[in-house]
Amino acid sequence: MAYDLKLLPFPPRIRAPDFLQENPLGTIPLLVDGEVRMTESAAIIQYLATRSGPSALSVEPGDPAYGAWLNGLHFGEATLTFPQTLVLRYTRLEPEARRNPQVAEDYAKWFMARLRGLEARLIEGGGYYCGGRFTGADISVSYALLLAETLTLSDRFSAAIADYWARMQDRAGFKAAKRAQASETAPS
Ligand SMILES: N[C@@H](CCC(=O)N[C@@H](CS)C(=O)NCC(=O)O)C(=O)O
Repeated sequence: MAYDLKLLPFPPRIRAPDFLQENPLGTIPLLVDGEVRMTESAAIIQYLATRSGPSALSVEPGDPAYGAWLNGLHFGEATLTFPQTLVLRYTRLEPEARRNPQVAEDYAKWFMARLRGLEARLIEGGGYYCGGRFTGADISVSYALLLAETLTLSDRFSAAIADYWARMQDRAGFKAAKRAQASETAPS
């Protein structure tokens, strides 16, 4: 699908206050598709994967992998990135005096422990989150692995997670998305 990517300075709530007119929450991402406005990453993936009918990224009701697919969409955002946000906040976003290595390490460990759920899925899902093929569930989960890399947690990945993450980054779609991001310059 054609799209127009706009990067914002972070956090937009403070550094791009006009964005609050678009999204009163001030959070990213925001997807605008005609009259449709969406601010939940997992729902955005589901929407894009099914908006025009079944696609290669969706798993449909009736497919044995349907439940696992929905689970994977939400697992990435609700279970994996949650502990990472504490690491991000207490290592980088807070002013120096309020940073807290103990909180950051506790939640880093919590995140790493939760990756065991992904390892189990990769065995069950034939090297992908579900169904033996790449779907939107892998996009959701891979975002958490990308954030882990930014937070320098990826050097703690097990061999199975490291292999999965390498395969996800090697996909043409991932590379195209990174190129699109790099060609946009976020206003500072
Ligand atoms: N549940 C939302 C979370 C959105 C969210 O909290 N985004 C963060 C960045 S990952 C944000 O924009 N924070 C800035 C703020 O809260 O001002 C999703 O699934 O995308």
